[in-house]
Amino acid sequence: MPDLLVIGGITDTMHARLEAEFTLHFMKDIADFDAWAAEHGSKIDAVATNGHDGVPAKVLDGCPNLKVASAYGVGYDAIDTDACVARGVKVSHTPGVLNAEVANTTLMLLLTLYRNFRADEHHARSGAWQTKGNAPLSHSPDNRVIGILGMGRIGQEIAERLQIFNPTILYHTRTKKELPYEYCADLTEMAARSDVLICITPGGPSTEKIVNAPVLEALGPDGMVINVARGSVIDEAALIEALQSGKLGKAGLDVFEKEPQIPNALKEMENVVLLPHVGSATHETRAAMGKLTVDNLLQWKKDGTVLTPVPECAHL
Ligand code: A2R
Repeated sequence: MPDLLVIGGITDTMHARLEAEFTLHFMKDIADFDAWAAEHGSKIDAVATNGHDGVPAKVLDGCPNLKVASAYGVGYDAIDTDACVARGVKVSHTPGVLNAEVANTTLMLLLTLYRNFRADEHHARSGAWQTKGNAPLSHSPDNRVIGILGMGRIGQEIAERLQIFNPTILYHTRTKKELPYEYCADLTEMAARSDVLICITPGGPSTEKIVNAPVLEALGPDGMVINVARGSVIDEAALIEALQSGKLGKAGLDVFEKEPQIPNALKEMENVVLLPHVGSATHETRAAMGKLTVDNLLQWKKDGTVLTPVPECAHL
């Protein structure tokens, strides 16, 4: 059986399926990896990992016979795909199966921000309803101009699910798509026209801090930003400054620059909804992601291909 190194946690179902087809090894502490790899690294044919842990350089160096890395998640910015391609390592991810869940999370953030449900829930639970009377009015999510940064698989699912709110949808990507939404070549101009900016691009150098102070200020005091992409996409310091100074109205954040840390400044603000990177985190969707992660490895074992390679590795 081929030898598989598991980086990060896997579900019991994944474990059972993998154990039947591979000899499993588990990465314990990356600090001890070199010593482990000196003895066992050359045996490793395959890696199962995730979007957070990726495939550390130590693993590429310590496992010279590695041929495939299957990542649990659609984002793979933690994986150095150039280094993998250079060594002929095929990298796969789990696109598509989480579109609906991340879109649901996005809509829930949008509703929570517009309808002020965090404060309303506190009003109900704290007894303020009896002592202070009705909760203040909120705003409707209907008929808004919504700018979507990134219009791929998930961005399009978000746009479709948003239709119940009768929005005007704008989008910004590097290349215009054949879609029934208005393309904006300039992100800051799109933000200036939008009530809400939804970020759903990949992470990595090309999108790092692409949502900067001018973009946030263009959204304005009544504007909102929602980030379900990667923390690196927004300049977090600029976001905090814009929210504190009132140049930006509200933020709904599922991702952060230094996860699992969230800056105290964000935690202290009432005009912010914070989630601990749970965009796709339901039993149903995570099961589908786990299945595809394993299916990619089983396919590789069968014929040396993977079902869903990352684009950079599709030619391998
Ligand atoms: O730029 P394009 O034409 O390649 O469009 C892609 C867009 N995108 C960008 N837009 C503006 N500036 C950039 N530097 C940039 N880089 C990429 O993001 C495309 O419309 C979208 C990505 O779509 P997909 O590859 O289909 O990814 P998917 O499945 O929607 O997931 C997006 C991300 C993941 O990478 C995770 O970080 C997160 O959602 O869960």
